Amino acid sequence: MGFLQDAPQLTHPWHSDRLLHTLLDRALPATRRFALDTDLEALGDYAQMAWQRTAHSTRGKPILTQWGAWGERIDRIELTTAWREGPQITTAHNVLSAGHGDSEYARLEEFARVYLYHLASEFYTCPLAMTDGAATALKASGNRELMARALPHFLSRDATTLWLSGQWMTENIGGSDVSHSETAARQDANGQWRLYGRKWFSSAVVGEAALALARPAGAADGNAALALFYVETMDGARRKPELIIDRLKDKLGTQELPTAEIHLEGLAAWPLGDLAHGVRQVAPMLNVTRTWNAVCAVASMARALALAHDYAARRQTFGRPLIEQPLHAHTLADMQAEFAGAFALAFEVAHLLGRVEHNAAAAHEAAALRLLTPLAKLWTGKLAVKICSEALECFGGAGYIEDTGLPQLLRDAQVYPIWEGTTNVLSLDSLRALAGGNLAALRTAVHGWLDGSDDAPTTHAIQITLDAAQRYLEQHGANRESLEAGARGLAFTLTRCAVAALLTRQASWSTPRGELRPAAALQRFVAHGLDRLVSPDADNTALLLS
Ligand code: MFK
Repeated sequence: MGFLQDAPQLTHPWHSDRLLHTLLDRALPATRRFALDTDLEALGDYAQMAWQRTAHSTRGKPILTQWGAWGERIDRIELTTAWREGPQITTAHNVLSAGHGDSEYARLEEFARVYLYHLASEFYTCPLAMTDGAATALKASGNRELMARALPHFLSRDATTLWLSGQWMTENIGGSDVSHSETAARQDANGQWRLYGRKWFSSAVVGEAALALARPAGAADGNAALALFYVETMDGARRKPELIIDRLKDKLGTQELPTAEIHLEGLAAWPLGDLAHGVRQVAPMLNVTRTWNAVCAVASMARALALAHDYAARRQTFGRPLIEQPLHAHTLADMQAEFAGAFALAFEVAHLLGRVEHNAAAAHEAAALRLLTPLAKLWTGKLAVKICSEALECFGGAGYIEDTGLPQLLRDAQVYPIWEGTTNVLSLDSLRALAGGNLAALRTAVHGWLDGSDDAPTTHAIQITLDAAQRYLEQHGANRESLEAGARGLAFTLTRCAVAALLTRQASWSTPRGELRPAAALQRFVAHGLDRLVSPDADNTALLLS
């Protein structure tokens, strides 16, 4: 037998994650920080076990059986192993309910768990995200009856009583634009609301509940007339017959996740609040699921980098370990710097969310959070694809071979920029947030993050780029077409400024403690440039598309 290459090994995701340790050490009071150890240790163990279990096998897919042996409609879904383990792992280690604890740190503590659990969960985190979002939207609605009914299940610490919630917005006619939604809500003879229609992407069809947009009978056209309803899907152990699963989607990635096309034939439903403005009512859910999206995108980057780094130390090329080849080392360091920035941003959003929810945040922090949420989602989504793609290249041909377990990283990553609003939809949402004067709030937050830093060149680079972004908004603000065409460039620019400021804060904390990597990440991140503003040229665009 000739030469055999060592496969990449996954180091313990909690023990070996310096960024997560440093973040929690800096941001959490010591007693809370150490109380987290048991769960993070266990989730790290689970992640390592799951990688070993699946690395060299083709992973499973859920199977939908629509009809029983005697002709009855059953719509039964068999789930993969990680999904069957999901309720137990989630409740035992407080993955979801931690976020609803009574502390401004609750969200940070929740998302530290999510980050470690995500890849091992095989995207069971998707319905967890929606359940978290549904719990948040229910609380925001103030609907006491529905809260009393659903929250004990959504936030349960007992696997036997945990319920998952879906989020049914997307229809054939509308993904990003829900204004033409066709799902109708009508009252029956007893006054019970019932939903009729077809939902085109239902990501948590195995859930016991969902929040759904529907148009009440007699309501006007347009999005403002849509209402938000709570539904339950199960009747004991049996799926309600008014919910029909038409088929499971055949997707590029996230294949363990049973995403379904469904239709509703009179499923009982309860409005969360007013029978209108459903988009406004579902917005708290969207902002929570977008935070999950950002943290999970960062988790995918962490995994890709961990494997690429380990492999580079094992693999010999041209007479030395790959990691000592200057160009390969430079490439990995570039990826590490961008990842460190994405990590800092996603977890800052998580921390701010907890602070805002517990009235511990200043007004400018709440306003900055509204802007940073879409920015974090869109930035980390795009970066996850780039880093996972680059990581596959780090393995050469092996990165393209299914039973290395590596291609799945890239296939799965492609969902992050699509789910929960595409990069462009999120860029437009950042314009919505900026319309509320939130740039000033972001500038105040950035100023706070830079406080105490003696890195004058970085501070200057951030300030002049934010000045340029502000001038850009003033110049283009009156021309909506031009503002929208440049929205992605503006969003990337604001994101890079925020990230540079967050990395500066981390470096200011770490450097005196002898940890020099954050300062190195900052230096490299800033060297990649902050300004991504573009000057849209409508004539040129029209010509190119003619
Ligand atoms: C593992 C990671 C897990 C992550 C979970 C993955 C689950 C994946 C499943 C899915 O992908 S589910 C589908 C998700 N679909 C979307 O995210 C839809 C994308 N489209 C948008 O985001 C649109 O911007 C949106 C439909 C939300 C709104 O478009 P409109 O109809 O043009 O909204 P409009 O009229 O501007 O806003 C209506 C109200 O909502 C306004 O408030 P007012 O009524 O008070 O004026 C807005 O300010 C408010 N609003 C909209 N977005 C908001 C918001 N408020 C706060 N935050 C937001 N993000």
